[in-house]
Amino acid sequence: EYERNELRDKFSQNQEIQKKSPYFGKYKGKNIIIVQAESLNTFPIGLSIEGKKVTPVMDELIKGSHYYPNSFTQIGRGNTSDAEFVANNSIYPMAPKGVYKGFPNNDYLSLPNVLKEIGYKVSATHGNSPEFWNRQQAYKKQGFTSFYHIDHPKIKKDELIGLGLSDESMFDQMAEIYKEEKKPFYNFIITLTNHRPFEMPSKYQYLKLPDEFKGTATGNYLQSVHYFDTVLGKFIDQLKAEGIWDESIFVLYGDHYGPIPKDEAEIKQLLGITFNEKERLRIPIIIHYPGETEGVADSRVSSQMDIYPTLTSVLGIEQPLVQFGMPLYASGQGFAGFAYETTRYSFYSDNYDYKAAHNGAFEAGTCYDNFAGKQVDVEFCRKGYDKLVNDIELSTKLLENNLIRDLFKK
Ligand code: GP9
Repeated sequence: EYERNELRDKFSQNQEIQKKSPYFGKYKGKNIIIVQAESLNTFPIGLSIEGKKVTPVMDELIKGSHYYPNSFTQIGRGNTSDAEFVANNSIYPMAPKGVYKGFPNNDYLSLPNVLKEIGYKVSATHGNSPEFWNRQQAYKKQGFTSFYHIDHPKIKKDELIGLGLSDESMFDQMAEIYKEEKKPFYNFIITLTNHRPFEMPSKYQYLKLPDEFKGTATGNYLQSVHYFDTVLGKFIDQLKAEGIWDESIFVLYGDHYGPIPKDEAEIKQLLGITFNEKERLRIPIIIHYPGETEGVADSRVSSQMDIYPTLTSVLGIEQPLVQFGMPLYASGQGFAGFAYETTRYSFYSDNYDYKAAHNGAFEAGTCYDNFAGKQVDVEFCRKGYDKLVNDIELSTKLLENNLIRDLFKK
């Protein structure tokens, strides 16, 4: 037995906050399209090189959307698949091999399950083998009823780049599939082309870069991000032409970092950007609501686990859920917690950033005051750290004992 009532109370408080918001139920019944963008950091967005924008499409999209540039990835050992899990479940993913491999058969109160239960058609899309990251098996319990992967009979393998089907082909094919899809639907797309080593075929190197970028890891990454941005623009145009755009909530976010620590000096030299650990873990979240034309950029700290509560609240979902995140329109929690190697707990927040030491002991870590702009006594980070430890331990307990649905059983 476990403290079922206490935990029910904890999670229903989150639900109560959502219900009191003016956004609660504002977009009830709308389709949901989520694009989890492979390797997309925040720093290329809004960047221009010699007058050429790297992400003109996303820059334009942001102008009419809710934009959270200061969000952070929360992946564990499951990398891309953990980002999927966090965004769709709002639970910390601290399983030794990643949640999809570690706990594929649990009973989840995930976004696809919850939407399926209220009549949505739910599907996932990924242009690679269905076994990668154990998705095929894990998606059953996540609640996806269709999975459009590279070997799916409806998917044409008409263009392969890097790890699988090109993003352009995948977007084109999904835009066609949506026409026939029963409404409302939820489709979760995991893009693939912008993957390490980021070397695009020359015909897709659309971005004009100065000579000093040629053949560099930074140049390749920007070129690949620019390709993603270009084909995303085509996808959005197709959705508009089909009348789907105005009937759908569109969410785009980065799963995890693109460049790696060894690229730090080159990024500094070529772009003047300090690609330190915080910049590396920073990912964008963009949400476009139907009919929205005025953009809101909110630079408070948020995280991938804030996506699910944002969606359930704007959709007016009343049922009790296990969510460690908070709605983004209320700026999440001003907090983004994660764990290096699943054991060393760190966080970024509006006030303080806490970085774990190698031995993981709280006192050995460092606490940085973002307002004062300097390192402070580690005790200032105690509260945030305790909350994080508590939430990660609770997430792990819920996963290891398959308690998520059990919690709300009558
Ligand atoms: C593999 C793709 C990439 O299917 O999702 O995963 P990653 O290597 O980024 O974890």
